Amino acid sequence: MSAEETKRKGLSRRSLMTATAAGAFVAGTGLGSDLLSGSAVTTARAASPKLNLEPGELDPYYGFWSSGQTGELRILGFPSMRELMRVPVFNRCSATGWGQTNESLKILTENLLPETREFLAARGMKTYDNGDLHHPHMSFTDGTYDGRYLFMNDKANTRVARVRCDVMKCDKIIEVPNAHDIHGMRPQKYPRTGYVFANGEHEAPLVNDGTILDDPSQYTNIFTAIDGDEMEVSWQVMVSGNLDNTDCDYQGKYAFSTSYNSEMGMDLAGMTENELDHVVVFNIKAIEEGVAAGDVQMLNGVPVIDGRKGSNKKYTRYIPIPNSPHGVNTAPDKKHIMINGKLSPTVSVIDVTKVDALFAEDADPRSCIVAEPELGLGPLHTAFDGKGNCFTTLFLDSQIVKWDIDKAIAAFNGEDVDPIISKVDVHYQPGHNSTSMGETAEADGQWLISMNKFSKDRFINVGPLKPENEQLIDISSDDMKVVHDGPTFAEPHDSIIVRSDIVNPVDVWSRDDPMFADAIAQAKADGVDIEDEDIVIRDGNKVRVYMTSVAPVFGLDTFTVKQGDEVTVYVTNLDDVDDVTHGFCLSNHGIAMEVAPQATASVTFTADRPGVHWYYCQWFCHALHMEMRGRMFVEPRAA
Ligand code: K7E
Ligand code: CUA
Repeated sequence: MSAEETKRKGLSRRSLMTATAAGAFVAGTGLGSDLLSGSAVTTARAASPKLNLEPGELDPYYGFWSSGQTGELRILGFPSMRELMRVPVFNRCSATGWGQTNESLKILTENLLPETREFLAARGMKTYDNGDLHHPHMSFTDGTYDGRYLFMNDKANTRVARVRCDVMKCDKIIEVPNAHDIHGMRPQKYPRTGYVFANGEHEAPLVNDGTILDDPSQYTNIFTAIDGDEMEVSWQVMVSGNLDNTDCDYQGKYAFSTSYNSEMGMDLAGMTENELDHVVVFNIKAIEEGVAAGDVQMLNGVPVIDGRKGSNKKYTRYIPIPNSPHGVNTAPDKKHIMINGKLSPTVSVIDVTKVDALFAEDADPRSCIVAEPELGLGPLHTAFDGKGNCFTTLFLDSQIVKWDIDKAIAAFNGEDVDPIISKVDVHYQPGHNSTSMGETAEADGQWLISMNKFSKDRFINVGPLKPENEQLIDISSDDMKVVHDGPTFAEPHDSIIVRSDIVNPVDVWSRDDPMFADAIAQAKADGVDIEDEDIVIRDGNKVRVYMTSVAPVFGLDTFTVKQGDEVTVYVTNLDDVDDVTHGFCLSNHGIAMEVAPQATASVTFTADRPGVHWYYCQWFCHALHMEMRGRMFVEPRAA
């Protein structure tokens, strides 16, 4: 299909804007919920996967959920949709002490850019304490999840983080230099992760030191490849247009990023001016060779390749796509990449086997598009069942559309077939959707979750700020059945659904875990056996308090410091029993932390409040948990 035809088929912007308003209106009336009334919700079908779990029964899947502007990762049991855990990452957590303990502060600060550190220090801050976490994805080996790590982006402060799946704690956060506001992010699928690809969404001067301000002609956007094992930036690519979402192929050859602002507009009208934007294809091997050959500029210690349009090298290609495309989703057939049109009612299907020719023969970039079905208004993201079908969210229509890849290709080739199999109303305005194992080669076609941005009338009212609504859909047969409404707090964008046998977390920490290796090294330097001794070490005006905890007692009933001392309290949980977590909360000092079984956790503060201050265990651990407390005596400066 030519660009002209695409343009003709697509709706005009004016009609889309009208559709937005109309869609919102229909959603507000709750008309869509009529479709769910009656037996549709509750009818059990023989082929359906099991939804309801008896008390004590375990879920067959883990759901790893982002939390948007809350900044944490959430773990759900799936399909029960029970929230099992919150893993603080970019946020500050009152329960676990994330953002306050020395162990978490090390992770939060060690890879900040020097100028960020300076900027924050001037404000009395050690790190950012907000984040905007959109995209959680697991590491891959040979095209499927391997249960090692979860990676996630922070759009708010240009970071990428990693969570260890053995302990379900964040162990690395890096601030990405040169780029602005990491949005789309995906791990390499093959041969393994490998790289984590990250899109800088927002445009800015490459050297952003204030010499260039309101001159967008000199702005650029940066695509980043991060080494997921080392959590270091490997290389970056300068592109034309902005970068939104990204995904990669199953061959380990290419990554694909959408751009909704090929115009480089600086306002809404400017960003949506063209009927065609593009997908940038990154040729990973060519880029690696370019980096090795030194065809780069070094910027903040990172090799940056020029992959802009007209750079005329073999690093990138730009495929014209209608219109302000958003999601990029690679199908489990290992062959097709879905580009979701957003302002165009279409999804553009790229055949990865035709991408080689773009680089080798300078073929027409659109020659790798093998289908472009018109699906409905506002396609944002596509998920898969592993049986040749796609499920695309239609934001404006408040629907999920199920469609057939082969039929879409046949229709593109002129055959008279309708690729659309069915549509289901969701409530309301879906963004991402995810299927069980759907972003791997092992997509199993059991479940779909539709992550809806608005809940409106679906729950009892909690005031002007409403929850989102995540709806569970049984996709084991051709019709799609919404079987569960799940409210969530701000604002999970994306999720992955992972077979539970792939993820195997431990029950207690290993004493040689790197998470608290610094504490153990300090104890050793102080000549303290951290697992056996309860002792206060004075080192000038620094005081280190080593304290064990065994339910229901702390190793120290009291300790004494002087006003103005810099005090570090190390608590080691000697309980070797699953689920016996202790805490350390120092009242009226704003200090609290989690100490899980066999872990050491530490916190540093200045003792400036003379008097008696209680510390207590704030994780319920024992019948005598309330009694698990002790006193800190702070001698006044005059004494
Ligand atoms: Cu569509 Cu940030 Cu993945 Cu939200 S993005 S929906
Ligand atoms: Cu220890 Cu509660």
